[in-house]
Amino acid sequence: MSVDQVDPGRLPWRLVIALLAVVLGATALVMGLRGGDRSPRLPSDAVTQGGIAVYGAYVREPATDTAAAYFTIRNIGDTADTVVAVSSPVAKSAMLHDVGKKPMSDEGPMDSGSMVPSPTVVLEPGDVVTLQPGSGHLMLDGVTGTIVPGSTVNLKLVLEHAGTITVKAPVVGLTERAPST
Ligand SMILES: [Cu+2]
Repeated sequence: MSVDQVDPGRLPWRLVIALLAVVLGATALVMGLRGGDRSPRLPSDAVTQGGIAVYGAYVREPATDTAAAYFTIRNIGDTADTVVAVSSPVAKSAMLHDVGKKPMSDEGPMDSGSMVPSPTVVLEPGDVVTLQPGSGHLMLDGVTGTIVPGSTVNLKLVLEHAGTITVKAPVVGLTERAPST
C-alpha cells in the first residue's frame, strides 16, 4: 500500500481546508456582488426610508421669491421606485427642473439651468440621481418663509413605494460654496 493512499472516508485536512476556502470565498463574492448597491456607505446626513436614501440636501439662498434646492437620491432597495411629488412648507409650489441634464463645465455657483420641467424620475435598484447646479434642481416657487443662511428648509419627496421622505436642507448663502457631497 502506497503512503499516498488515504482512507476514502477521511479526506486529508489540507484538502478540506482548501475546499472550505473556495466555498467561503465564492459565497463572499456572491454576497459582495449582490450587496454592492444595497448597502452602500451613505453620508451621515442620509435619510433612508423604504429602500430610498436622500442626502447632501441644501437650498441656495434666493435673491427673489424662487429658490433652488439640491440633493442626491439613491435607490438602495431592490425594487424600482418613482418620484411622484415634491413640496416644501416654505413655498407655494415646487417642481423638479433639468434633472438628468448634463452640467456645463463652466457652471458657476448659481444654477443657470434651463428650467425645463423634468420627466418623471424613475429609480431602478442601485440608481443614483444627483441634482446639482446646471444638472437639476428642485424649484421652490412663491417662497413664503424666510430662507437665510443658518436656517434649514424642509423638503418633501413623495415616492410611489417608499412614501413621503422629509429632508432638512441647510440654506447656503448666495455667494457661499456649495457643500460637497
Ligand atoms: Cu427651476
